[in-house]
Amino acid sequence: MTDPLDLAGTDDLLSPEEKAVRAAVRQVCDVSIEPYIARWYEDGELPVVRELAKELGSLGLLGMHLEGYGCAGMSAVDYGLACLELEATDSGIRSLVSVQGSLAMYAIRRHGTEEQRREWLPRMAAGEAIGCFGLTEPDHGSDPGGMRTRARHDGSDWVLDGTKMWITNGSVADVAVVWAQTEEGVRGFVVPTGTPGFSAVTIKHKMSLRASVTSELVLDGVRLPAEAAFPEVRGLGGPLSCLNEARYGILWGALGAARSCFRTALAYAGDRTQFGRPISGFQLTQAKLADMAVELTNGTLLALHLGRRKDTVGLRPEQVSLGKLNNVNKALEICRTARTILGANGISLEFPVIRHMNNLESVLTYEGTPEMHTLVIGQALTGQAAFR
Ligand code: TGC
Ligand code: FAD
Repeated sequence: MTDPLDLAGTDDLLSPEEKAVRAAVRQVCDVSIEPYIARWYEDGELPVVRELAKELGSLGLLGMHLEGYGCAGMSAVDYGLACLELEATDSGIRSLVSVQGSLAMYAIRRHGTEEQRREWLPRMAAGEAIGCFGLTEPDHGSDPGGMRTRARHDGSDWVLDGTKMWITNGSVADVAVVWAQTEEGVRGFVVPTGTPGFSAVTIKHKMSLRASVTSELVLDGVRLPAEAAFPEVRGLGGPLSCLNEARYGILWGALGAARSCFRTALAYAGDRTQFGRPISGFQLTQAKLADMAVELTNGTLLALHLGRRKDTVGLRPEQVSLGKLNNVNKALEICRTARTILGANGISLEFPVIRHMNNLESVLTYEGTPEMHTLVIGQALTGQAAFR
């Protein structure tokens, strides 16, 4: 019997070990997140973020694709499959894991000193310390090169001043990786959030990614020792190297939200009767379901191809952009179409569809808007940068 969620049989491309990783993540989502997520979303909070981080850490899901320092050292495909399952539950949960592993931990693993790695990575891998990644500012999102946050020398210390905006995990973080302008260009700093002058305010009134903590970070004369800076990396290439990692996880994750919406819409269409027959019997509904199945399959094949490439020869930034652009756009289309199939029930939190759809509006914007990824691809195709 054909699996309607995998008409093309893409599962055959996964090894038994990869399927086991996926099953383990699915299990923790089913037990510890799925029963509560609609409530957390409605309440606009993630009340058990610390417990959740520890549980995800105990399964090896935090920084799972990193080597050493307590990290699980799994493959890019394993990490992608985990992101898909997490985001099938909620994009906010995948965000927690992405920001911890692909942004904060990756930055420290790739650019940090041995001392920084030893101090933070084992605790972060275990979920005992939560990290955030501050690049975006109120006036500089797509164009982080214009950032105003400054780090200046004062004797052997560094002093940081500035504001970061829309920072995931910000007000629950124990450590912030903060990018700031210096006389030598952009540099990264590891900032314990208890440092005097550091404060974080949770952003309210979000209608998307509600089960996720998003914050403004204020750095007001934050004094750090010389060893707080990443030693080698200079320029935007530092933060952008981390974004490649998180964008890769997102191109898988978005498929999870889409799968959840497709599954819900398919079941609903079979149950819902109008004009004397199930709405799944109407050609217009079937066309919607068929398009969703095709795009889900295409997205899965693209994600798996990019994952296998990342595990072997590595990925170019434009390849990551291609995956993020396509898979998030298509996932959002799938969720919006699913919403129409559910009719009025499509706007109710009794079903996961509107939650996923609203979440993907954030996923579309963060980690590079569709316009930025289009221009990255345009630059790769033509050799001409059209950002400014
Ligand atoms: P540009 O002049 O092109 O490049 C500056 C330097 O960076 C290098 N570079 C990269 N390095 C690694 N990976 C990449 N993807 C890179 N792209 C560029 C480049 O070679 C250059 O190096 P060098 O040595 O010559 O200095 O920079 P630009 O100012 O023109 O900007 C390019 C652009 C627009 C693509 C970039 O700024 C961009 O990607 N903007 C979008 C910003 C963004 O995505 N922010 C995300 C913030 S984090 C977040 O959203 C977390 S969401 C939570 C979650 O993940 O769940
Ligand atoms: P802008 O850059 O102001 O863009 C507005 C519009 O203009 C977009 O459509 C954009 O594509 C378009 N535009 C801009 N420049 C061009 C151009 N050259 N050509 C054509 N169109 C253009 N950031 C972090 O650093 N860390 C985080 O943890 C983090 N978490 C986030 C969590 C959430 C829920 C959200 C919503 C955002 C988060 N962000 C985070 C910020 C995110 O990365 C930015 O919102 C994103 O990069 C876009 O920046 P912006 O919102 O300032 O939009």
